[in-house]
Amino acid sequence: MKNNRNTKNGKKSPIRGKRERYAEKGSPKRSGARDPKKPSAIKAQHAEARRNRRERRPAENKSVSENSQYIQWFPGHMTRTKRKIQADLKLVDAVAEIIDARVPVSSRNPDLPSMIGSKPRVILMNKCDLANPKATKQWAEYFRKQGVKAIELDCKTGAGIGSFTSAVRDVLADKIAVWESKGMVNRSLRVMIVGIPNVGKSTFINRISKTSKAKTEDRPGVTRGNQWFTLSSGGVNIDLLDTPGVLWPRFDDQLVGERLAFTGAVKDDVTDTEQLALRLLEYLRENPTNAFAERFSLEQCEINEMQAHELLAAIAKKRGMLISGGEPDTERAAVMLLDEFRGAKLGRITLELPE
Ligand SMILES: Nc1nc2c(ncn2[C@@H]2O[C@H](COP(=O)(O)OP(=O)(O)OP(=O)(O)O)[C@@H](O)[C@H]2O)c(=O)[nH]1
Ligand SMILES: [Mg+2]
Repeated sequence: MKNNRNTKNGKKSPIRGKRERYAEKGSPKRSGARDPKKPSAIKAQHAEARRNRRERRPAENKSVSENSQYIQWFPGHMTRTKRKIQADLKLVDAVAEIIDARVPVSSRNPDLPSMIGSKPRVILMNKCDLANPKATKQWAEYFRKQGVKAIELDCKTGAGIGSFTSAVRDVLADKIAVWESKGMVNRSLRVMIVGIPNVGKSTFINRISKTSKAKTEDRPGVTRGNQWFTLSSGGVNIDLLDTPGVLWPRFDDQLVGERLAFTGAVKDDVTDTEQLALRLLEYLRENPTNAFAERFSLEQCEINEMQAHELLAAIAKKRGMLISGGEPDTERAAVMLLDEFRGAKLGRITLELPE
């Protein structure tokens, strides 16, 4: 089994090797995987799947891709977080739902409305620096038409952060008027920050409070408990409650699970990285970007002619990722490809558009 943690420049990839995944005690079992206590069986199963993939010539006109996989991630701590969010709801005036601008549909938890009830809400479309700017504008317009207060945000640079306080004040206008009529001027606004894992909730809190008190990392599941942060923004006192990322028990549409795995909201351990990369390549074949073609010195006609597994092999070769015998190291190439997609090196791609 190869170690797929090391990238070309020797830096460790956040996507861990399969050996590490299965060595981890209590690691969630991937659908279709055998007993995690039997690494040799899994190893054999993966080797066979890889062999089949290489040898197989994809059937034409298949409605479901043979590279699709069943993705699910709903560990116990998410159930506990859901309960904690509901319990702490009485402590806040409003909820800020952070979504990923690259997947504005898939990154919205369908259970959220029932969790937060009628609490006033704003939407923060984060990671706009990674999304297609035109699509982001379309989404902003879509939310505006729905009468939903939505802000375009890039927590890397802080763009859009200045609109947060006024957006919260807007959705709380009636409440603020009541407070002021009772003489409660400058009362702090208490806002709960919710969203799926790895969407940038804690980064947002650090950015707006100009600190680095909230723990952040480029992997899902970093924040593990609700935590308060007090700050002042635009002369308004704000208390923000950071919460752990929550998904839902089952992705009814597997495309949703896949997209969340592409963007890094789903733990890499529960997916087959190579299969995921093949699905990403299928998407890129149908939705080509110049950045993708240029990055791997591929002509558009070459991309069109190759199947996803051939493309992955070509990419591995172009990056000099080879295993003994000169075969392309498609596992390593898959990890690299997903990393590059997540960093928008293949273009600023929005995977979902408003209808
Ligand atoms: N490019 C880009 N990266 C961002 C942005 N916001 C956050 N990130 C990165 O996304 C990763 C996850 O950020 P976190 O703030 O830890 O995400 P979280 O939602 O708190 O994640 P959990 O606590 O695991 O639920 C980090 O590597 C951040 O640097 C953004 O606007 N643009
Ligand atoms: Mg966090």
